[in-house]
Amino acid sequence: MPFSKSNWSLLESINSPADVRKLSSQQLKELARQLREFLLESVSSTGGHLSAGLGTVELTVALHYVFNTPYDRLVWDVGHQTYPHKILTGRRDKMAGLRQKGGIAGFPKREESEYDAFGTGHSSTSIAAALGMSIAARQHRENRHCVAIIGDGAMTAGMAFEALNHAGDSDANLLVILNDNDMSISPNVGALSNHLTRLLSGDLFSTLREGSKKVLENIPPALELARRTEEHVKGMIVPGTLFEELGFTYFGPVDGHDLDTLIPVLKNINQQTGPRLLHIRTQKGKGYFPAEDAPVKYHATSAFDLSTGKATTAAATNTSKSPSYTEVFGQWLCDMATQDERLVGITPAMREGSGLVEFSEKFPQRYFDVGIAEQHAVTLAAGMACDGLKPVVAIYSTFLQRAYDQLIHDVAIQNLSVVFAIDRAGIVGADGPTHTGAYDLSFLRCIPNMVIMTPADEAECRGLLTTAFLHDGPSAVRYPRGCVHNLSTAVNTNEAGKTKSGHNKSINDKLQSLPFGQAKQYRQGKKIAILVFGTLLSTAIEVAEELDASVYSMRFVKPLDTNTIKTAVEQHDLLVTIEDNAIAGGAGSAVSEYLNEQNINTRLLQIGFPDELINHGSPDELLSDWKLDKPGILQTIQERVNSNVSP
Ligand SMILES: Cc1ncc(C[n+]2csc(CCOP(=O)(O)OP(=O)(O)O)c2C)c(N)n1
Repeated sequence: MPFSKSNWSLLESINSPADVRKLSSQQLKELARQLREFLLESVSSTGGHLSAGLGTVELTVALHYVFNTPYDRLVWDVGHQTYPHKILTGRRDKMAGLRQKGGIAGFPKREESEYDAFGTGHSSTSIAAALGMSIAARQHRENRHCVAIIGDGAMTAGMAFEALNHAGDSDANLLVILNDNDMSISPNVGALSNHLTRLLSGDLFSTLREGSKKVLENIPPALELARRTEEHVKGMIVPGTLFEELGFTYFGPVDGHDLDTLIPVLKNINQQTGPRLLHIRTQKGKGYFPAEDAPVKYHATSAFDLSTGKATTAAATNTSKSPSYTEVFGQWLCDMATQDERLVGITPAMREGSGLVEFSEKFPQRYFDVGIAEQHAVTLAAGMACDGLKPVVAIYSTFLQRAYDQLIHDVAIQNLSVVFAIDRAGIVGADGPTHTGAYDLSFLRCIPNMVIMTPADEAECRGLLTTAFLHDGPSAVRYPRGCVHNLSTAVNTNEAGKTKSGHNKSINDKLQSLPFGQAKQYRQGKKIAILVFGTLLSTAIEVAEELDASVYSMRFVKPLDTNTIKTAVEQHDLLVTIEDNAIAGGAGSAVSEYLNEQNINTRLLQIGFPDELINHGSPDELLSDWKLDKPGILQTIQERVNSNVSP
């Protein structure tokens, strides 16, 4: 065992949920204690999602105790709270490799375990998936329970309500457990959150809790139980809850850390049929004071010292690092908002991750956290743009996928001036395929009216954001997770009057835009022209030094700088495009389409992601695996140069 300091003898005797079902109620409590401790030690050494898992320890024990998993289906929403579930379902010893290359994933994965009923990473899918399973069970005449476990944050999404709307009007055997901790990543927002807060308001919650304990003191046999449960349940129902109105039988709220309540309540609810919702109250970060105190900080964390709570990894403690692209965006947003009061900033529940904290504090009236509601975020922006505001939607590449129709139907068709600041484009690392931003260039490029920009460094990021903001129509600036590249290589440039790259120069604070639709040449070489779309520019320049190739930062995927492409074709034998996006439909494909359209016969090598999923691992490992690091790119180009493919 990698974590040997504590006594986890009971936990170590649990190799599957069947072992949990053999325990006494006292032992279950001890198991929960050991599970929480193990989880803490484990995540403190690997990093990962912490606060949410600490809040679901008792719930996980209770669910595996009451339900016959994996026959019964547990569908966890988002899946970031499933580490306790992984530990109890035979993966305890694999926690040391969590989210690392070749190790277990940070989210549920069907191919990883039969206990992971549904793969996740994106939020608010659990109710639909569990409903689908319950319908399938009925068709197959299987008597299994299907349970969706969803947080109050995830419940703010349209998808969750679409599923409630369907399930509530059906007789599906579905249990939804609403795990309410009043937090999304940041404090939860919106009218639903206010409704839940009212249900949990002090007096009501404690009265119900005491009441439920009394009812549950002597649990009667099955039939009587069902009747008594009904009474008990009615006693617990708060008339007029939203969920009752939607056709669910509402149970709760109950204390989600109290096994003595949770287990009998779950058993009782199991005796009932139809769509049911159990509302539990938990605390994010439960049992670890720093996380209870700062659940946002410990939502997802790098490795840290358990006694001090301080980060232990070099990257996290490096204070001299260059700013992240997220920080560059956050700074630009504040600067532009100061200059133009029409600017409004929108985030679908990702204030911290998208770099909007400072903006939200400085411009609270112009800051909109809309909850986990990407579709709404985009159409809201469209409405604002119709009537004189200049919305900037800060969104992760992977989450923009959810708002695709809104992007086309509400923004692009009406040619509205909405800026999409797309973070986490390309490789994301430990979060794996559900979060990889590998598709945005492909899915954006085919939309008429869209302008798409791929900055290569800090200066380009800031400049292109300004270009986007000044553009009349929809535009997207996409940039990756992590820090900006500092190019140390001195490079030639074709910009008049300059012989060296301006790459590292201090970033102008005048909010200067960059020329629309124009690439920038960074190096003049022979035979090979490397056209880079985005932040792999620094790697490309290193490769070019070895090959004496020309290098361009293309900056625009749409419109393409076709003059630069023509010049590159005329001066070189081979064109190479590089992007951290799927090759299929990506920026290189745009170049290929242009060459075909112009009937230009030249050799073209497209470097990017092949048609495969990008699994979890460190960014450096993934870049190497997918041949997007210096040796990989060099090798791919050399192989093409040496191949017999004729132009
Ligand atoms: C579609 C989508 N948007 C955004 C996210 C990022 N995200 C991950 S967890 C989370 C908050 C979830 O809150 P909640 O469901 O209440 O769970 P908690 O962490 O509070 O237990 C968010 C916004 C996501 N996973 N999926």
